[in-house]
Amino acid sequence: MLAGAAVIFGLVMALLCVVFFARDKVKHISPQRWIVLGGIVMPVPILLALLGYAFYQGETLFGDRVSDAEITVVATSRMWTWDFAYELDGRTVTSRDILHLPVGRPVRIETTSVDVIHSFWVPRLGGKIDSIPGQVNAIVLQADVEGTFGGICSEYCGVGHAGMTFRVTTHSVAEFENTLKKLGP
Ligand SMILES: [Cu+2]
Repeated sequence: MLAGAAVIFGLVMALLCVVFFARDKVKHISPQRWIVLGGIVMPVPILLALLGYAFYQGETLFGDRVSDAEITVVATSRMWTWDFAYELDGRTVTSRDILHLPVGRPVRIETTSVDVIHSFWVPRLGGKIDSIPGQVNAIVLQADVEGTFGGICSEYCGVGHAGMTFRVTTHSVAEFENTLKKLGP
């Protein structure tokens, strides 16, 4: 977006310079021509290219397009908590309102809901994904540093919505496995 805006800005400044310093050369161009060429022909291809790129980027955020996530966490929403389920040596362990993630590994979050529509969102790690009853939606997140990140439901779901937050704690890969071992079913 910044690069596209910079290109348009550069072109506009170049035209401005032409008008200021080489006025005689562009005197014969009619105002209508300026509007059509400068206002439509020049920016439209750049805006279309940016639009296409934005669609492409948006699609790659979603789980089905990302195949290299080895770890899957199932995030189940209900009024007004989040349950996270992990596979560990063939059994399932869970944590409530705390999502544990390993650092530096893409993790596929598959989310579904048991009551109404909620939305899973960790603003510092990625986009929102709706959590819908009877449906599984996926998003791939990757944390690059150890720490704690805030997560929140971003779809209004009732009186407890504002408090429907969760915490993401990221661990080194070894520490992540140790943490899962301490969790119960
Ligand atoms: Cu909500």
